[in-house]
Amino acid sequence: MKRAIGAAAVLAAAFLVVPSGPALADEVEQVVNGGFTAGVDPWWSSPGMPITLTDGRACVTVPGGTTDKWDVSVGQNDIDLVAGETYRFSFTASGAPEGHVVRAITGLSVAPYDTYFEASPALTVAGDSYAYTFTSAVTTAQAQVAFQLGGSAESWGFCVDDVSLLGGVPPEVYEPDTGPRVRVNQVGYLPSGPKRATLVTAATTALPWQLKNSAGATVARGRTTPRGTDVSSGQNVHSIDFSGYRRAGTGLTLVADGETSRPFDLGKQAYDRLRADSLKFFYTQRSGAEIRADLRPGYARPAGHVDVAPNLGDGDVPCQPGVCDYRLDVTGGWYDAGDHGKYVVNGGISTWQLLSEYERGTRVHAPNPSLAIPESGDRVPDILDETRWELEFLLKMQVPAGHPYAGMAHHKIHDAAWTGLPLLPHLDPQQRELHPVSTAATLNLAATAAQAARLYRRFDPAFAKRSLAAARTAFTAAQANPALFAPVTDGTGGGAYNDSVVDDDFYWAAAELYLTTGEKRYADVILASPVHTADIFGAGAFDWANTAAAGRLDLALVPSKLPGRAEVRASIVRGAEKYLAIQKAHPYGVPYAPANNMWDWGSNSTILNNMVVLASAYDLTHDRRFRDAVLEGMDYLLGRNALNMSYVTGYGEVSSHNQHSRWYAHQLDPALPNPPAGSLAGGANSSIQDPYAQSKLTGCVGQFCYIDDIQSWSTNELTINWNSALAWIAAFTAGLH
Ligand code: 9MR
Repeated sequence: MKRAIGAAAVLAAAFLVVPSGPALADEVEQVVNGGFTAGVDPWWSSPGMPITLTDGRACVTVPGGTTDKWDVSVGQNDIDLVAGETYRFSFTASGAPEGHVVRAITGLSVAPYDTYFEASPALTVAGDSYAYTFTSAVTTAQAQVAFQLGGSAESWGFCVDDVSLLGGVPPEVYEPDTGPRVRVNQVGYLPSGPKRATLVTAATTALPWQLKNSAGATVARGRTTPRGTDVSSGQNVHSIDFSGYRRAGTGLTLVADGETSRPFDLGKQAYDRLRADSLKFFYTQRSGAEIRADLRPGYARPAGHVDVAPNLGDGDVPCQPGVCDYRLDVTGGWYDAGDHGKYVVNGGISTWQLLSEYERGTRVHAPNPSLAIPESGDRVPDILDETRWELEFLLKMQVPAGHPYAGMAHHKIHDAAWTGLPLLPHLDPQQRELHPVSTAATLNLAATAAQAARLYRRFDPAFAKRSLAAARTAFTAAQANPALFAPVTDGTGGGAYNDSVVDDDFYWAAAELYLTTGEKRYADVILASPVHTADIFGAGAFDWANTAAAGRLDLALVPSKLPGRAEVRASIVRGAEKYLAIQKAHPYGVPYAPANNMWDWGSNSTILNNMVVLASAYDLTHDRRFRDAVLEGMDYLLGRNALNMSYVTGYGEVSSHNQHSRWYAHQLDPALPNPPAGSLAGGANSSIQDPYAQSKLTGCVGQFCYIDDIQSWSTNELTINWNSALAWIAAFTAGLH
């Protein structure tokens, strides 16, 4: 579970439900009296929840009205674990009424209560057997086995028996189910676009392929191109190009090497739907607003963090102890991700990207889809109404006049301690705290508020004026405090979002202020910045921490009288040429090739942001190579990849749907929904920081460092800055014919 586990990542190797295998000579039972044949000892239970022995099983009546899973538990301490040894954790359990979830863990019995292994099965009244295998990364005599039962509004009954933690068992090897070896964009190709696929095969010479229509008739054929070993996956692959086929249709398949791809369409409707769905994601991330059933059937929930118990609310939030002596109303905004935190730096890039999508739309005359939000129909484009929800929050994070650091922005606001999963926003009982101001957050506020001033002017001049004033104040405050950095250590209860390089943020904020006001003082900052002429297009073009490209792209695309603008525009095209070359060399058509094949946290958004550079180069040049590159980049996200899955929920035959989230936690509580259609998963992350991914994916190669499980917060979260990238690109592709 995310962050409830503390900073130390402590688990490695494999985890699988396994039938009990043949006993090995050195298998050693670690649990004492796991069958409860000798009474209750040495098992313990939370105060007020005594264990009773019923038909030889240990049973408890779990009280209702607790918040986190670990609020009430049954367990046994003083368990020995040895680093590198593999354990089989098994038990039988039942729960009544049906469907209650037990969080079964092996972890540390003392602070900081690290979790070494966890599983959260939904229990049946009849009872079931459960067995899991994991390898311990620690040696300790202070482990525990525990069954965490809290978090239910109602009281329920739990029984457990035959608890075993057997050491010395063989490790399990995790094999993802990757389906047919012909990998395609499972959603669809544009009739006028490139149509490429990847075949995983042992063959080293060209093979025939056939394109089949939904009736199974061959409509095109050709031969594959052997590509050798793909670095990003370690696979031997061929590529297939069927771009010549242009007839719209549904249910097509590609056949090669005896394998038939998952079905796909040829048409452009998919991107129209994705343009809206990827933006609709933001409404359901809103803090401080009830999510209405009529607007989002299946996703209704009460407003979170509006000072209604058990929330302590965001209406009157103190600073962390010692940080400030005032309190702020910081209601509203979007929850960052699967947590309930709100972070100005990540809110900033997300806001910029949605506003940039809107601003591009004004240049290319793109329609603004209806997003079915409460403000729909108010004559303001829905994308601007949605983004304003976040902008109002960002403005509230600015220190008011009369206080120390007036004009600076607090870096973030979140819970004082990590909460568990699942947890609906309105049920979060934690104290909310403002964290210190930072230069990066202040410049994010300056940039986005300046951008807002130019884009909302024609809809709400008063708001535009207020935004511009806040932006100017923030920029001046950042100049006076240019080195206040959020530390990496401030990661309890929320993400650190640490950033100690702010040249890029100064550049971006100056760019937005200049584009909005045309004032020389901001142009001077831009022209004097080394960032202005630097080659900023590395393995990833931009992200929440690296914002130079946000400034550069807008300086290239938003009309202004900036001296040397032609060179700014040329720099975008040069960046795009780089990503084009990377994509061309990539057998899966990915415009991303990180150094040492170390895929970033949230790599799917990195890929999308590289595609934003390609798309911007297309806008600047109308060179079709750039447009085609964006379309081919989408193929990776929608299924043409080593795992043969779409990373966008509800798009493609097999798609991510168990993203890490406290309220889309269907995998942990069947009564909760999966994420809404159009939610992007973070994607392959070579560093696999979470224990669950470590238990399954240790040693993974590039593209394989991903798992669609709610526990895997480092590969499978959903986040506003990832969906903003998807939304930007979906709007671009929806506009292509
Ligand atoms: O996306 C962020 C990634 O770039 C950072 O390396 C990581 C560690 O700081 O944090 C990621 O962001 C998470 C944030 O800290 C908390 N909310 C969820 C975000 C996505 O996982």
